[in-house]
Amino acid sequence: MTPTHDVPDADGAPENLLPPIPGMPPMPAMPGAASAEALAHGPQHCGLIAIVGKPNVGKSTLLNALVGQKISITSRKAQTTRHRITGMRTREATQFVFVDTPGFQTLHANALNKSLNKTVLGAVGDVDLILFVVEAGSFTPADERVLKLLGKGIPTVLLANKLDNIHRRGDVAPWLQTMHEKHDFAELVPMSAKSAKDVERLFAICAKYLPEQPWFYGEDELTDRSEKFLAGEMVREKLFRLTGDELPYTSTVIIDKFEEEPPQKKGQKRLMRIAATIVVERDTHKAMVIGDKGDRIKRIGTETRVELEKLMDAKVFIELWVKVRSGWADDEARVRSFGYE
Ligand SMILES: Nc1nc2c(ncn2[C@@H]2O[C@H](COP(=O)(O)OP(=O)(O)OP(=O)(O)O)[C@@H](O)[C@H]2O)c(=O)[nH]1
Ligand SMILES: [Mg+2]
Repeated sequence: MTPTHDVPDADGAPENLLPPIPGMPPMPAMPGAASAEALAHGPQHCGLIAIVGKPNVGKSTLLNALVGQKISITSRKAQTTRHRITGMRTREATQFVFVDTPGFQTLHANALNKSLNKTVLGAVGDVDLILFVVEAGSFTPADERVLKLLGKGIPTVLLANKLDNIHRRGDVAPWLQTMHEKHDFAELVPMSAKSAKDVERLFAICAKYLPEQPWFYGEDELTDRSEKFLAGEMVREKLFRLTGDELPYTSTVIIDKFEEEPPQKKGQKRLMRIAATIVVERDTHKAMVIGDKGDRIKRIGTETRVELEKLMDAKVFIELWVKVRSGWADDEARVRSFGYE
């Protein structure tokens, strides 16, 4: 996973800080260019940090907390994340490039799950640090299988998340001792992704593993994903959150239209016109998504719109459709055609 765009020269003199040539327009900021303030903190450090673990341990919640903005969707159901999502945070001279991954699937070997696992394997190969996320106090065979995938050469932090769920803190130390014996972890970090103080502490830990090298991305960039991708993800999050446990995971969302109209007048926001199709497996699922007199799909639309207006700083119109495509998650060609690797 190598960033595709240019970075400043290794001598740390980004081109756009050169004095302007008279009569020439100023150079546009380069992707990895640093502000004067950032340069004052010394040589740039930058690196990739993969967040991996079994489903539902809080990987995406952690990514969002680290990035400081919701870019990866979360829900209390497993298999929420289905793509690799990169989120960046630049602080002083250090750029942290976090990679959120789907929860590693061990239960069913259908085409969708195989694709999700391929995504996880692709993400852990070439990084500077791995955050292996488990739930504090628990280590199941599913965690064990993820741990076996991780190469020995990359420093790996055991991140014992959801510490706030453990009421007897005295139980944590002996459990950490058993984890220490299981694998040569670089560090053991019991914490909660929902605690700002813990997240701050994690930054200091990650920073130690990032090499001195020019930043990969611009200082204010948050993610490598497009607004169109984030729109589809947001629909999927509302779908997951508003359908309870009855809707199986074999539903997905396709964006059919994503158009931007510039503001009509000064001071107005741009307008995004979005149409999306929710794909489900059966007619009964379609009825669940639509709800009584269309109540549920209306709510999915409204909640998506509110969230996207915040994220994109735009006015959003969204239209939703539901379609039945039985067996899509078992069909490799269809899984690919719906945008999975
Ligand atoms: N109590 C508590 N809940 C948490 C914490 N971190 C995450 N959660 C909850 O755990 C659930 C799963 O969170 P996600 O971030 O979607 O988990 P994930 O590992 O990304 O899940 P997949 O994408 O399905 O693999 C959500 O309901 C979160 O609110 C935490 O530190 N404490
Ligand atoms: Mg996730």
